[in-house]
Amino acid sequence: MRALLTGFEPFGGDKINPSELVVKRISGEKIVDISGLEIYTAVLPVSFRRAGVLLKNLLDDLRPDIYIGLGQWAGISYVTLERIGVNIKDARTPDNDGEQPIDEPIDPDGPVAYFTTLPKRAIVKRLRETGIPSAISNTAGTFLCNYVIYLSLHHSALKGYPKRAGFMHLPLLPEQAAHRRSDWPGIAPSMSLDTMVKAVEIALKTTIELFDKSDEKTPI
Ligand code: PCA
Repeated sequence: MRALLTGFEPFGGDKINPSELVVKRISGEKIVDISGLEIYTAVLPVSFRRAGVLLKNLLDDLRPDIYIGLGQWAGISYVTLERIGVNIKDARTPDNDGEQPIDEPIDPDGPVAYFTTLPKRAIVKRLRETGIPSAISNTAGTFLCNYVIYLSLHHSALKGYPKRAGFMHLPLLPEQAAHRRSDWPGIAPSMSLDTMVKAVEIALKTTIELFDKSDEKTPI
């Protein structure tokens, strides 16, 4: 089985992006070793113009069974499993190329939205059992993270792969949060890189285990 993991480069004034460091750690140190799984990684630009082309090419070249996108969401205190990708680009701030689409469809001919196809509920449950805070999220926003969710699921719908695709938003790293104030309790929440890498490993293992099964309908 083959998996593609993508992170994003830094954006919006940050010098690092946890998702970039997570994929680099996984590809460089080979610390996620799951038998029978080939893992490919890439770091996507925070650019509507460039990220989509790159992701489509990667999906066509690799034809992965599993796609997990990763991105930063400053302000959350847990790892999310995103439920949905919506057919909209609506940027509150410009991307790294200075582009700022407002109310534009990603694909004018595509459906309004797609549900992600990772076993989200089972993954959240296992993350929590391992001591990693996690929850299903019902919106990934309307910026680059939502964009790659929608594109990967549109690709699945049109071409049949990746068979399981989804997205995890990650909190800030402690070294980012140390410099960022929040309304309350004063400093933005954060999570260590080791914990985030572990969370991705658990998500991959759970996805492989439940690859041909439907998600557990247990409350979490
Ligand atoms: N987070 C942004 C885009 C890149 C990233 O890491 C988002 O949530 O859309």
